[in-house]
Amino acid sequence: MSEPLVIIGNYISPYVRKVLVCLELKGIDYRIDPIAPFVGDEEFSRLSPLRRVPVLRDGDFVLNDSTVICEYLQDRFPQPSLYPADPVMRAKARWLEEYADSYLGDVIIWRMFFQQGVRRFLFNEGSNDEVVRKAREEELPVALDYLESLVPVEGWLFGDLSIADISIASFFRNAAFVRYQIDDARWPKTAAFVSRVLQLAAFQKLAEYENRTIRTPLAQQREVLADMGAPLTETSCGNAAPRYGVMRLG
Ligand SMILES: N[C@@H](CCC(=O)N[C@@H](CS)C(=O)NCC(=O)O)C(=O)O
Repeated sequence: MSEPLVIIGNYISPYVRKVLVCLELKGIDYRIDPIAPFVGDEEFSRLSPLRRVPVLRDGDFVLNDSTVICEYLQDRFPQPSLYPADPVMRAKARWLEEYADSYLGDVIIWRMFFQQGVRRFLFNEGSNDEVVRKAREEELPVALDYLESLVPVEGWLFGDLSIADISIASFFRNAAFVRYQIDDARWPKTAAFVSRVLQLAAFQKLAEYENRTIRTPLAQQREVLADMGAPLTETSCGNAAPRYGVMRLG
């Protein structure tokens, strides 16, 4: 029997969530080392040159970047497919994944979640209120206007559930962590779409770990998750003092 895959990365990262949802939907056995990238040790630096999560280990094979990892999972475990079969639809799904990873990532993660959560609680630094205000009042509405023009009233973006639906919803889950709710009077289709995706069993299962993680200081997260029965690795590469990563933003 082959060893389970290993994911390195915290449950509250949207990029980690994308990968975990793909693993759950495909029914793949995995273990997780749920570290925040900022406390990664030298082993983490070796496995993740940009000191970012998620990292995938499949035996001796190590892979970085959520998009690349999800594509690898799709190639290695093709069913159920999380990419449309039609080349045009497939390309559109990949574009929306990229849009979520880059634009929603910049706005929701770096300008909202990082400012209001990570900077304050991990680095004891104040948040830049103007950056946060602009993100919530100007930059995220631009994305929501765009998404409102695309998302369906029912079901998923490209017929069957795909990486596009998973990616977009993953980021809005982090927006909720910093108390941002999509205004359903202004963006009714997007609000309903995101909530529909987040209701999926795979997201709900992970949400239990996320909710505990976010309420627990970093140093105790592993123990709390172990008590909950999370599928943890035996060892961790997340025991170093907090430090900024390679590509400091915000
Ligand atoms: N393009 C990467 C982005 C991953 C990413 O930015 N992860 C964040 C966690 S949400 C991280 O590790 N940040 C630490 C840093 O950049 O220093 C992916 O898709 O995996």
